[in-house]
Amino acid sequence: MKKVGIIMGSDSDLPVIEKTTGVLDELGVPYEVHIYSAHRTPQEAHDFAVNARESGFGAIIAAAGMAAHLAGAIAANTTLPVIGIPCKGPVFDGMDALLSTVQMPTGIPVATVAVNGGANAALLAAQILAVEDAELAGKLDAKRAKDSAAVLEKDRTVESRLMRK
Ligand code: RP5
Repeated sequence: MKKVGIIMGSDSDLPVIEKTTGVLDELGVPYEVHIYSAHRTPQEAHDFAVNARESGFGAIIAAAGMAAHLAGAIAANTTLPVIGIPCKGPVFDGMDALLSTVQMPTGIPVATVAVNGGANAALLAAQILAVEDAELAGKLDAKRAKDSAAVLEKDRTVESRLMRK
C-alpha cells in the first residue's frame, strides 16, 4: 500500500497530528511524519515534496498554523494529492491559517479540511488510497458503520436519560 506523508510546520502542531495518526493506525494505513516548515526549513519541505512520489507516498497531509504556507508549498512541488490542515494559532482562532491554506491560486490545489481537522485529513487520505485498494475501502465502510453505531448508542443514552413521557 502507498504511504501517507504527514508534514507539520512545528512540533506545536503535534496535538492535531496525533488525531491524524490515530485514524491512520485504526485503518492500518502506513505513514511517515516530519517537521518541515515552509518558512524555517524550506529546503527540507521542498525536497520531501519533490521526492514523495518516488518514495512511495500516495497522498500528503500538511498541517500548519498562522501564515500557513506549508500545504501550498508542498503542493507546488508534487502532483500527489495534498491535504491541508489549518492549525489554530494564538490569535485569530485559526482563521489566518484557514485562509492561507484554502485560498490557493488556480493550478495548485490543496484539499483543505477544517481548522484542527486532523481526523478528517486522515480519512480523506485513506479514501484517496482506497480508490485503488478494495481492502482499505472495506475498512473505511466498516469504520463508518462503527461510528454510526456509536452515535445511535449516544442517542439511546440521551433518550433514556432526558425524555419526559
Ligand atoms: C507554523 O507556525 C507552525 O505550523 C505552527 O502552527 C505555527 C507556530 O509555530 P511555533 O512558533 O509554535 O513553532 O509554522
